[in-house]
This record gives sequence, C-alpha cells and structure tokens, in this order.
Amino acid sequence: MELLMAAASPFARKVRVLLRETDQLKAVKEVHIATSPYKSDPKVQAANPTGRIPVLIKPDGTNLYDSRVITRYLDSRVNAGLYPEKGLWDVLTIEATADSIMDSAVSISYEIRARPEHLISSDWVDAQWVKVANGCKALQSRWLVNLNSRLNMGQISVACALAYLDLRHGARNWRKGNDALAEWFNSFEGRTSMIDTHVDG
Ligand SMILES: N[C@@H](CCC(=O)N[C@@H](CS)C(=O)NCC(=O)O)C(=O)O
Repeated sequence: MELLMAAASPFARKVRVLLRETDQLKAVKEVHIATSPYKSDPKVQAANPTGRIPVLIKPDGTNLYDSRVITRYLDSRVNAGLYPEKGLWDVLTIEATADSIMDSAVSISYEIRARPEHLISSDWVDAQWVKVANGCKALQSRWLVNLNSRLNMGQISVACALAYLDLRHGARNWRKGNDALAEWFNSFEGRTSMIDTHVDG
C-alpha cells in the first residue's frame, strides 16, 4: 500500500504515527506529495476527488481517504485496539476535537501563506483561532483522564494537532492557560513515533 502524504500535514501525521505505533511501516510506503488548495497533485486527485491528503492507495483499487477512515482501517487491519470498544465514543469525540483544531489551524495557514496579501482577512484568522483555543481548553478541562489512559487514536490525534500549532502558529502560544495539556503533550512528544515524524519549519 502507499500513503500519499506531506510531512507537515497534521492529518497525514496521524496516520504516520499510527503506522509506527502499530508496526505497519513495512506494509505501507510513505510517498511525499506537494499539494495545495490551488493546485492538487494529479495522483492525489485521481484517488480522492477533493484532492486532499492523506490518501491510502490499496492494491485492489479501493483507495481510502480522510485521515479518520484510514486510521480506522489500519487499526482494524492488525487489531491494534486504538479504537477500543469500551470508551469508543469518547475516543472518537477526542479525535474529532483534534481534527477540528487542525481544520482551523490549517485554514489559518492557508489564509496567511497561500492567499495574496491584500486578500488576507484578519477577522477570519482570529475567528479560526477562537476555535483552536476553545478546542484546546476543552481537551484540558474534559479529556485529560482519557489522554493519560492506554494509547488510543484520540491521543495520537491531539498530539498531532498540538504539534502542528507549534509548527505553524507557535507565536500564538496555545500552552498559555493550558498547563496540564502542555505537560501531557511534552511527555507524548517523546514517543519514538512522534520523534520519527517530527518536522521543523
Ligand atoms: N478531513 C481531512 C482533511 C485533510 C486536509 O485538509 N489535508 C490538507 C493538508 S493538511 C490538504 O490536503 N490540503 C490541500 C487542499 O485543501 O486542497 C482528513 O482528515 O484527512
């Protein structure tokens, strides 16, 4: 199988961390792709009509896309238990919260980096950041117990979301007022799967 991905994509990183945590790197080749909302990569476009990564190319042609679909598939492929039956809805809600933070954070990045300067809307950027900040607050106030439990896909997703905030929006300092979440993240970041997929700048 092939995973179409970019190193900086937090959605792709969810899959890449899962591959390492569940020992599936031999079964999936990571293929680096350069794509943007203005110009989709043709290989991605052929596999995912909306042109987004990550995409998992399967030999039988039943390609999978959207990180949540891919992670669910790869988890079930080896019975890894990252979506445990007990507490499943909590794990899925945590993953959705992390994905939502990523949606807003990536949207800010596109606004700032991809759009012509005179079209950048600071109101839009600020509104998206409110969503990020509220998401982080909820993770800390509601989900810390789960984050500190047995490894699951919610935790991996949150770590990838927070790492992306550091990568692209470090100056906004999501850690302010979120000390406990920051402490959890500092420890999670030390996992080999996170170190192995870390990207600077
Ligand atoms: N919901 C999707 C989001 C994927 C996504 O937004 N990927 C970005 C990269 S971080 C992308 O491919 N952007 C290119 C585009 O929007 O055309 C998922 O979970 O996989």
